[in-house]
Amino acid sequence: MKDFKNSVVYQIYPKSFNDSNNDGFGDLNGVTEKLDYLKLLGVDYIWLTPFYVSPQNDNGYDVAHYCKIDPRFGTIEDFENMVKEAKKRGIEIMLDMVFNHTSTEHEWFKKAIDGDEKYKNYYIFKKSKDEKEPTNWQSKFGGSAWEYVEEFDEYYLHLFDVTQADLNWKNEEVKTEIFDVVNFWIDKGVKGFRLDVINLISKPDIYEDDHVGDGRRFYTDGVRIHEYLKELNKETFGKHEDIITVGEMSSTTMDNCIKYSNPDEKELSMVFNFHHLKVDYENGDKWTLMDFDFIKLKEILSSWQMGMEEGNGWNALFWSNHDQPRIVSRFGDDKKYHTESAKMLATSIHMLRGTPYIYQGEEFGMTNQYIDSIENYRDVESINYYNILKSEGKDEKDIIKILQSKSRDNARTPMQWDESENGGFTEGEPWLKPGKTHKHINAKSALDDKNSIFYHYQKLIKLRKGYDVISNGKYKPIIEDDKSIFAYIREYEGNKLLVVNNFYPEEAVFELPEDIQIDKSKAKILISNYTDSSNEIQKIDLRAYESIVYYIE
Ligand code: TEU
Repeated sequence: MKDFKNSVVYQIYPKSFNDSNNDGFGDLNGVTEKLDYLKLLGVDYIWLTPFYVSPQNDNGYDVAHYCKIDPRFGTIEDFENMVKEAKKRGIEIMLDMVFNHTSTEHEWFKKAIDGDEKYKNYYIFKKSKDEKEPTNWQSKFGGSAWEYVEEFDEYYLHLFDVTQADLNWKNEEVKTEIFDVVNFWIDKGVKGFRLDVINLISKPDIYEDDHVGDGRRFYTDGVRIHEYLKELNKETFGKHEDIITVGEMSSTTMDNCIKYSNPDEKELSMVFNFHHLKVDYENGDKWTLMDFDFIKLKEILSSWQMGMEEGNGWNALFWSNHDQPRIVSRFGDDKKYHTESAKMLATSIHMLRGTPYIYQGEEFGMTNQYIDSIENYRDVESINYYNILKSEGKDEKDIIKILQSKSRDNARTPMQWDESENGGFTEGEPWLKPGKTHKHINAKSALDDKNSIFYHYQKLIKLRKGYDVISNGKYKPIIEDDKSIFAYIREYEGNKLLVVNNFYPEEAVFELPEDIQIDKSKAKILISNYTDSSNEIQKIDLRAYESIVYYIE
């Protein structure tokens, strides 16, 4: 049985991963075709984002049937074959469960809108207040979080798109339906679940305006969230010792994340939190242009390492996913020091305490795509905010620059398998225009180059399995106030790691703090992004983005 504490998860966005039937849309057989590639990388699980029946307004996170596969992705037989083939290669499947909301195309919502009281109570309908929405809460995709239904003279809640209606978790029937969905997929051999915005499902008893924010404080990490998660655990995956779970925690707190992931709480195995990926949001606003705040980034990474260690919680470690811009463009350099900075970013989190997640294409340094016209964006969040920024009078060019930096479509352009047209993703018309970088950034070129980013990730994964200090070691940040270097020590049973990362193109000098005693004669370089890194651990002249891991017996 796999131990999630020294496992690595690879995230696949099936719609953009590999199109086996050339309809321009990635599919499950496309995933099966690439399992040998994933085995070579060395990953333990593959997390698949939703491929269930959906109108695709939010690329599948608007689920219209939880237990049926959308024909564009294939059939249940294709799924079962993928699971079987993955297991043959030592890879387990993690599915994405979207339980905060359903699509308004779901039959439950359709029955609700037809006036069926049973199903109306599956959702959150409220009367207007003073002729307005029940509260002033904002959707995370912009605009009001409420949609009016004239037949009822009521509004329904949607924290995301208007076609994603929030479920009422206070309703026992809703919970039973959800438990049945999880157990259906467990019976299909699924060994992992990623729970979408799961910390938003506990809504308040009283709905009131938020005079200081967008309403998230009333439903984030809500009053009954731990009760709901304990019940979900008990009724489904908690009955199996070999199933791992990860909760996507939106705008959460450390205390809650410790409770969510401490094994004594019997809730989840681990959590995603996003505080480290908001250090380039100006005044907390994603839709701005700002260089990332490096000191704040280090503070967040270190505080979460030490806090979760102290509370026996467990972090997912990640830079990228289908909602985030490509990390090498965001915190690295996607031009001159593309390889060095991509490898440095990988090392900087893979040597931390937690379970690393690699997002498709990250393993060979896929970059942002700098999509230069709104017609070529597909992401509902990006298009909504384009319209909001336009309505605020912002200049078109400036808005496009912001989208090029922050849009989720950066991560959703077709996987670049080789230098052929469409990057080898499809021979059809891709649903989202491919980037222009596939000529030199693609999986095939990476596999042909022993110094590629791919083999750096492969080695990081191997190291995690070979050195207990990586999974179990105590974390200690060092030189926290250094403006360029992120460095830390890991220590376990007398063995140490010294991890040193220059986050910038300018040279930087690392000096080992005097209170850290390390016998240089016992130190060896485990991995570096340069072939000739120094063994002088007392004082190191770090080159552009140089990243070195020393192991001290
Ligand atoms: O994302 C939660 C969420 O808040 C995202 O919208 C993301 O954090 C934000 O776009 C960053 O600006 C989950 C899924 O990962 C996302 O793809 C879905 O759109 C969303 O929930 C609704 O299901």
